[in-house]
Amino acid sequence: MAVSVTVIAALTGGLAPLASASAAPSAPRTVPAKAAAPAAPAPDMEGVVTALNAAMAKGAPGAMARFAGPEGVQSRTVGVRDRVSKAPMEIGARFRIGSVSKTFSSVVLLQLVEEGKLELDAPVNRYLPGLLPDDRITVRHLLTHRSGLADYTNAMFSQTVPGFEAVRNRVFSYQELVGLSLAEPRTTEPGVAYKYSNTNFVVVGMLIEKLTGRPVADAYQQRIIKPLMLRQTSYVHPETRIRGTHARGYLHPDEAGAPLVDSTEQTVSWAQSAGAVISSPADLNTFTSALMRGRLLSPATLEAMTTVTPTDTTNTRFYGLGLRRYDLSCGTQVYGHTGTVQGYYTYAFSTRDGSRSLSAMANTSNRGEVNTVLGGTLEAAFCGKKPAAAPAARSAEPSARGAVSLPAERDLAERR
Ligand code: REY
Repeated sequence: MAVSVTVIAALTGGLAPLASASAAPSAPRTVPAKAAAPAAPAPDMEGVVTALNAAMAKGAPGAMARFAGPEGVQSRTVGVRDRVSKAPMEIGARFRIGSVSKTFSSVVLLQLVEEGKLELDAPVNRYLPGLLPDDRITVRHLLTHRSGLADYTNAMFSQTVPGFEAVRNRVFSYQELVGLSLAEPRTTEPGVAYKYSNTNFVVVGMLIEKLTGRPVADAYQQRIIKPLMLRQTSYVHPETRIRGTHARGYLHPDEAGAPLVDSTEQTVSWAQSAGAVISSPADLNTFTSALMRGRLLSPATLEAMTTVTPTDTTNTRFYGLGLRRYDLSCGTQVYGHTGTVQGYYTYAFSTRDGSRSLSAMANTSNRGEVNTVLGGTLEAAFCGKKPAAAPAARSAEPSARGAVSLPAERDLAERR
């Protein structure tokens, strides 16, 4: 299976075979009767474990991944979820999902768009008068990271552990966080470039609260958590604990060789609607898959959410509306988000039809190599086993999988 997908991907220049997306209005007579779509490759769970072990070799105390597909669920764990008790990593454990929360916030805001409560291309200031210093910044600019609003977290965490300790018990208002951003120069003119910034999704949280008249926690609960029955998912800001069985998170200090800092308990008030959701691998599988199956948004809205622009020059990474797209080496495109919050790296992705999904986490952060190798779980899970030998025609190129394996998390690497 993996071979046939790879071959098709090669023929189409690395792009996924697009079923009928660009079909002409009347079917050309020369085209044979609809060919069966190539079956999805079975996940390479050995490859998943290799990636998880690599995360541990780079410094994660533990790691895990859960794949859900037509053949069922397969999950793997390595290492520990608690370095003191030595409790092993557990697939049901909860953890902080960081910016995967942005997809939750985006879903809520897009539902409000569907309900006619706001327009994507309207200025943010129409709904939050006087908040932003530029009436040209639109709601869509926030969701696509094209507002040019500086990311206040860059300065906040320029020194990793002191920065974290300074905020771990703090409770910020949204207004304070926006104030921190506006004290810095804006990074681009509105709309002209992608520049990842937590500020965008803080303002999204403000919009949600303004338009619903309720805390964002209620919106997540009523619109996502309850309908999808995500029992291990919560937004408990500013509570510092993670309830139930959870993985403890361990932050790597900047100084080489310094002991890890247990960063499990914190308010995550510095992120709120940009990154403070708690979840589990199973719930993240359900969430990304349900989103792609159209259980949360109409087809037209989902189309808008999955309409992407590149985030770097590799032509493998893209951003839509609060949603990433990664193009894997086998041509498969997956949608979801990554997350980094002190002590936790997360990946949560699904295929466009929602039939296959993968969630992965490692319980450490500020160690970019861990995040990079953890990304290898996507390649293994969605592309399956590497073909034994590359076809002759490709032999002059670097190994097919190696050449386009997920590069480092550029957004974070660029920023800090
Ligand atoms: C914040 C710093 C990362 C993390 C961030 N996360 O913006 C959002 C996301 C919610 O995109 C911290 N890094 C770390 C440093 C670097 O302190 N000096 O790696 O834990 O998920």
